[in-house]
Formats: sequence, structure tokens, C-alpha cells
Amino acid sequence: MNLNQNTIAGLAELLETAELQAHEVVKITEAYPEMDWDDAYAIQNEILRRKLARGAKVVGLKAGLTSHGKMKQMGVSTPVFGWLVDYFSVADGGEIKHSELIHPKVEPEIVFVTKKALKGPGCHIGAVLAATDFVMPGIEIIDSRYKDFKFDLKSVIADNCSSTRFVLGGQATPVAGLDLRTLGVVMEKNGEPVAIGAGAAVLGHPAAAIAALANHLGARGEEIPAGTMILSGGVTEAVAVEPGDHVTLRIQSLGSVSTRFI
Ligand code: 0L1
Ligand code: MG
Repeated sequence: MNLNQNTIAGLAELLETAELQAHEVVKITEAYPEMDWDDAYAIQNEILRRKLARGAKVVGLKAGLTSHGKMKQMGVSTPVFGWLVDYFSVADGGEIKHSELIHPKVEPEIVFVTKKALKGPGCHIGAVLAATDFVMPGIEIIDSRYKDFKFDLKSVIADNCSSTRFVLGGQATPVAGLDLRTLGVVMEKNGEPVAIGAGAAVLGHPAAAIAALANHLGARGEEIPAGTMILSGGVTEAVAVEPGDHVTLRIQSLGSVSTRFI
């Protein structure tokens, strides 16, 4: 690691304040180009520590930048991982206050819920499918705290991978008999399809994103516990939303989920 604890704490405060007050900041590698991967995850962890100290609860995990569409959109080439806390959760059909966010975008996700713990290294899609209780459709709302949604990989990891809200569909579907690669995904904004894809866009198979998360945590001596909800990453590019927009996601065999921005 190249940053000291004071700097990590200061950068965590900067990014969390930007989130809570809905304002942009300059990407942190401008001032700290020496920041390394461990520093980036240490800042992310410090933001979580601050939230837990104020009573927030972790309700899930996420993989991000797992599709070619997203990697191309953001100009990066490696998946990233983050956490989701209770106040990020929005009910299916519920409203999201646009004014609480900076420049939100929505992305379609295949969401896993585990029934067994998953631990890397060596986790693969077979282990993930064996440990999956069910899958659901989910809309993730991302909101980079960085100016103009522009960042590098280390800055975005520190910013908890732009996480801000998520909406889960109410239909829980077991994976047995489903080919998650060929599931069609259609996201509509105000009744018009704005993003269309299939599960294979996520690392060839969405379960590969969950395996990558287990391997990432395994390298840190951690695991994905049983009963964990995990967003496997946007199937398509993310789409910007404005107040008044209504977003619906339909995933073949998994049902639908929607939200509205006010
Ligand atoms: O969930 C995601 O794919 C977000 C990863 C971070 C990059 C971004 O803000 O698009
Ligand atoms: Mg996502």
C-alpha cells in the first residue's frame, strides 16, 4: 500500500460526503497517482466502516464492469467489486428521488442469491450454480461521485464502484434448467427499449462474475456467505435517467422489475 491511514480516512470522508450531499468531486488519483489496488479497496472499506458505525447494514455484494458493453463504455478492462447497504434498496415499482443523486444511470442485472458459502481461490461457474438458491431480475442505479462520470479503475473501486440504489424483481427462479447465457434482457425507459442484451454479455456467463467475486474475496481470506444477494454486473451499457423517467427491466424466464425517478 502507498497511502497512509490518515489519507485513506480523508479520501473515504471526501467520497462519502459527495455521495450523501450529491455533489461531484475530482477523481482522487489526480491528487494521489501513487494509489494502488489495496489502497483503493481500503478506501472502499473505510466508507463501509463509516456507514456501519452509523447503523447501516450490508444487504448484498456486487460485481461491476463485467460486460464488454460496460468495459467499453467506461474505457476499462477488469471487473470490480463492492458492497450494498440497506438504504440502497428500493421496492419494485418504487420511486427514486433524482435530487438525492448526482448523475444517475440505470443498468440491467441478473441477481444471484446464494444458499451455500462460496470461497475462492478456484471458484468456478459449476460451484456458483451449485450454491445458487435462485436468480432475480434487478435494476442497478449507479452514480459515480466523479465529475462527468469519468474515472480510472482505482478511483472507481475507492468510490464503491459507483453504487447507490438497486431494485429487485419479486420473482425468484431456480437456476436448474435455465441457460443464463441465452436469457434475453430488455430494459425500457418510458416504454421504449433502450438496452437489449443476453446473459452471456456478462463474462460469457453471469455465474462467472460471482466466481470472480468469490476468488477476489478468497485472496483476502474472505468468502461469500450463504444467503448473500449479489448483482452480477450490468448486461449492457448503463443508461442516464432524468426526473420523470420510468424504467422497466424484463429478463426472459426471470420476470420484470421497474422503478420511477421523481
Ligand atoms: O455496477 C457497475 O457496473 C458499476 C461499476 C463501476 C463503473 C461505473 O460506474 O459504471
Ligand atoms: Mg452494476
